[in-house]
Order: sequence, then structure tokens, then C-alpha cells
Amino acid sequence: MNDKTKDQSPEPKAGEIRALTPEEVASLPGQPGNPARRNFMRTSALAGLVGASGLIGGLGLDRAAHAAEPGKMPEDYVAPGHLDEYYGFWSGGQSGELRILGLPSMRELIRVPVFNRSFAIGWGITNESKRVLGKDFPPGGDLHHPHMSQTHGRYDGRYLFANDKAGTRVARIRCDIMRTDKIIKIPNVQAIHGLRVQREPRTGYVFANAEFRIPVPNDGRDLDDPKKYQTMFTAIDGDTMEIAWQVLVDGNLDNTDCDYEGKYAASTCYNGEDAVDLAGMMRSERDWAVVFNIKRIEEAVKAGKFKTIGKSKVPVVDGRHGSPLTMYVPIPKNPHGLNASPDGKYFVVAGKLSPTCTVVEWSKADAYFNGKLKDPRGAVVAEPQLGLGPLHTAFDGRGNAYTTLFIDSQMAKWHIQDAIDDYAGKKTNYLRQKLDVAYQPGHNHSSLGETRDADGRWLVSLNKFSKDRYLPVGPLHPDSDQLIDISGDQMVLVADCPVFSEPHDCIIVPRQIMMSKIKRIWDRKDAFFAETVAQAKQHGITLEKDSKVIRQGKKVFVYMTSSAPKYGLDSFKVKKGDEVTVVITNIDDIEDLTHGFCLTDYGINMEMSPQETSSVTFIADKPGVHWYYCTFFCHALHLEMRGRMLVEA
Ligand code: CUK
Ligand code: CUA
Ligand code: CA
Repeated sequence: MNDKTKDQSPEPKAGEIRALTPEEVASLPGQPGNPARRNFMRTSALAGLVGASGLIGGLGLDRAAHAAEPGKMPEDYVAPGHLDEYYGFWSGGQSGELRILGLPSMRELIRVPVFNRSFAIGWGITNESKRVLGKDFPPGGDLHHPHMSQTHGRYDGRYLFANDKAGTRVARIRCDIMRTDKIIKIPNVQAIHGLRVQREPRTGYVFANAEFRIPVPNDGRDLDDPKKYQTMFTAIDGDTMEIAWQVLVDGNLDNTDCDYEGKYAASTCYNGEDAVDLAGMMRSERDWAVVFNIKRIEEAVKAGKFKTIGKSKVPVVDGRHGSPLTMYVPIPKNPHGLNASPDGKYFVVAGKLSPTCTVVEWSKADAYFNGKLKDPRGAVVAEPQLGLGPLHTAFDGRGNAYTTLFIDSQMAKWHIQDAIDDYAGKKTNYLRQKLDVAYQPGHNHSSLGETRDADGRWLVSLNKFSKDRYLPVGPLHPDSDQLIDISGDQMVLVADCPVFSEPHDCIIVPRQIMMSKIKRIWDRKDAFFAETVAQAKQHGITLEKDSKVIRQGKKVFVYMTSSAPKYGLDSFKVKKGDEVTVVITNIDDIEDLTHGFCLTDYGINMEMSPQETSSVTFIADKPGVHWYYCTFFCHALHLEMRGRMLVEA
């Protein structure tokens, strides 16, 4: 530790826990590489906790001990040829994709393109993917929150849903083929951030928060008049991917979650100040969590108590302060994560600039909405002090909560009921353990932790900084996801796993839920390429048999099969300027026998897995010989699997 690095934060009095000032936030020594991190912890607000609980630092090691004893296999070890016990669905952040990992090995299994383009798969290139992405799709997206559809509070393996903060979109991924099958743009708002799914009776609604306040309509009016900016909470029908309704709110919207009864959803707001600058957004000691009364919103929509905006037909109801549709629970300070406990009783809001988490009881919302509870703060049943920079909370199903502390670079384990008792005046040691993580955790997630089946087996800490944990690879460092065993009394760090930018969130699903649902070969009747099949039928083509060129004026349709190691056509001829559609059907039906179609010097590649049809449309604007070749090594004669597109000048 470098003694010369001085901690600039003011000395708090013993036992004092308080929110950070904007100046303190600006000068935080909590950045990796700055050894003052530990000094800061010792002298800062956390000092109060040492006395209260006698617990600090947990297994206070920068290099955590491995769970395994010498000579024993580590518990995350999955032997060659053996399968992982859990699927991990990982956000790809600004990579725009979804990633699938195996747990506990933390091996990356595959990437599912969602908002990004993928040359390997042809996502953003094929007609099938363009039907999902829309005509003018942006170059990428920022995917933070993947969540699986649920039925009665349990994962049901139908769909995954995810947000795109960069493009104000929501995507649905089919779990049977792990393909994105719908992407919708959310109207009237900007930057979809928090996203969750309805648990009861099923998904049902997908809830989506728009983070940034904007003028509505955002057409150049009220440009610099922030008082007129606004944002909305959106409910999407997960079955149809149509928008059911939107709720106008005060402040902004960050993260969201919902209850286990289908009655309420709740979202954090960190900009209750309606500010447009950093200092302004930190001015108040408290912002809030807004609770949405789903039944009342549905009734208001039914009764026609809504407006529509511009060309959008989406019903917009007014949920601002004073509305009977919402409850605003004051929460310190610039809160971030909002997580419902798997016992169905509470949601936990992480204080971010406050060293606390706020526990709100769902049933108090009943009391508020029927008039028995006047002050929404009365819905708060605990506010445990945990450490600096609480961001997100996970659960083990045994009554414990695990909260990431971004500034402290720690995971705090605490007991929910003890925290409630403490808040009620009984002194308890609700803080169970603190574990150093490396470094600066954002989300965490426990196995099945957002469902009734929370099994308390694994916890992942998704750390934003990796600093010195891996071989240096240039100025951009990998993120660092750490696997933590939470099955015992103490959290034990098991593995460090570098990841490419930038996972925010993940979910962990047992393989039993997934394996029977996942297809290994395409069904020829699959809706994903049904439109292409229908078009071929109109041309009199049977895709599984025919390899044929059909010309309609300047439009040329090239149909061919692929079967290792041969395309159905060795060559086809078009004229310069023709609009060419190449449709390829992989008639191999052997698992894992995928072919590709790459057209050289045309920027085209696509993948055809067994029994899949893929197509691409382009203008043949370059005359000459253009070889097409297979890009998936499918056969000993894979290199010979090629043919010529002859473009007449
Ligand atoms: S947010 Cu990234 S760490 Cu988008 Cu869920 Cu909290
Ligand atoms: Cu087909 Cu390689
Ligand atoms: Ca604020």
C-alpha cells in the first residue's frame, strides 16, 4: 500500500453513516490502481459498521483463496466431456449481444446476436434477421438486462427478453433455437434501461424503464426547457410484443422489478430533481422508488382515461405524484438496483450514494392504495447500512441478501429479517459477511435468485474493473466476473473469469429447465424462416430438393441446397445491377453439421445449421467472377465446397 496516497474524504465521527456529497463522489479514491481504496474504507462511513457488527473485510484478501483443498479438484471444475449444471445468460452490454455460459465452469458456450451485427451468423445480413431487426436498424445496441419468461414465479424456458439502452428497444429471444425473433422500438421515450418480466400468473408483461427525460414529442420543441421533459414506464405484452400501455412518471426511471402476485411493479428514480447536470442530479438527499398498481392502470386504460401521443396508438396514463395509479416511496440517495426477494414479501432498493439498502414490503402498497397508509415512507420496513456504493442485491432463498458495494469493491451478505428487526428497534447483527471482490462490482446474480426456486448455490459478482487480475492486454481491460460459492455459512470466492465489454447483468438457470426445450437441428416448419419458404413456394420451388435460378426482370432468385461438401449449384450467372436473392437450405440433418455461405468481395456471410434455410438479398454491382465458399469447416473437402457467381458487365 502506498502511504503517500492520501485519503481526501472528511473524517466521519465514529458510528456515523451518511450519504456522500457531490464533492466526495467526484474525488472518490475508490478507483482501481489507487491504493487509497483501503484507506478510504477504513476512515469513511464504513467505520460505523465495524463497531456495529465486528465484521469488515470478510475474507480480507486481495487474492482470494480457492475453495478447493490442495490435491482436490476445485468445485467449479467440470471434467472434459461433462456438462455444466447451469446455464448462464449473460448480457453483452455495448457489444449488443447475449452470451450463454455454462456454470460452474464459467465457460462461454455461444453468443446470440441481438442488437449487434454478426458476420459469423449473418445477423444483420440475412433477410431472416433483417425481418427481426427492421429496415433501418442502428449499427448496434447496449444490452444490459436479460430476463427469462416466468410462470408462477418460476423460469419456464420460453423466452428471454432484453433491453437496448442505446436504441430504446426491447428484444425477445426464443429459447428453443436461441435466436432473437422480435425487436420493438418503444415510442415516446428514450433509452430503455431497467427491464423485468411479470412473474404471476406468467410473462405476460415485460416491464421496461426509459431512463432519460425528453420533450414529448421529441421533434425539436422545448429543446432546452428541461421542465417540459418527461419519461414513462412501459408494459409490453410478451406474447405479441405489442405495447400494452405506458405510465407517465415524475423524475426518471432506472432499474425495475415486480412482485410475485402480479399486482405491482416498482422502479428506481435517481433524478427526482429533474436535473440535466451531474450536480443537480445529486442535490436531494432522497429520490424514490415508484410503485405501479397494475390493476388500476389496466382499469384506467379500459375506461379510456388515457391519451395518445403523435402517431403512436399506445395508451399513456398519468402516474405522476398524486395519481391513484402510483406510490412514490422516498429512498436515499440516487438509488440504483431494485430486486424482489424470492419469498415474495419485499423489494430491496440499493442506495448507491447512500451506504444503505431500503427494504420495502409489497403488502404495504395494498395499505397505501386503499387509503390506510398515508405516508409512503411507511412502506419501508428496513434500511440496513452496508457500505459504500450499494448497487444491486441478490438472494439465496434462505433469508439472506447479497449486495454489491461498488466503491468498497465488496459483496455484503446480510440477513433480511434481522435487518427488519433492527429497523424496528431491536439491535441485531444483520451484516453477516463482507467479501472482497476484484473490482468495483455492478450487478450480482444468484442461481435462480429472481424466482421462487432460489437455490442458494452460486453467486456471480459482475465486476467492472479487472485491473491487475489478468495478463495485460492493452489499455482496454476485460471486465471480471467472479464466481462465489454461497452454499455454506460463508461466501467463498471460487473463480475469476475475464469477460469482454461489458456484461451488466446475468441470470443463472438450471440445465433441467433448458435441455429438453433446446433444439439441436432446425424444424423445417420453423416460423423463423417461414416467410422465405412461402416465397419459394410461390416460385414453385421445394427448398429441400431444388437448386434453380429464377429471373423476374431485374430480380434474380438463386435457390440451392447445401450438403457436405457441396452446394446445389456450382455456379450461377447474373447481370450487373441485378437484385439477387440467394436462398440456401442445408439439407444435412446431422447434428452440428453447419454450412456457411460467403460471397467474396461482397461483404456477405451467413450460416445454415442443419435443416435451416437462410437467404440474403444484394445488388450485383461488381462484374466478374465471385467465388462463394463455405465458412463452417463441415467436411474433409470443406475447402472444395465452393462455387462461382458470374456477373456479366
Ligand atoms: S445497470 Cu449496469 S451495473 Cu444497466 Cu442494471 Cu446496474
Ligand atoms: Cu460446408 Cu464447410
Ligand atoms: Ca438524485
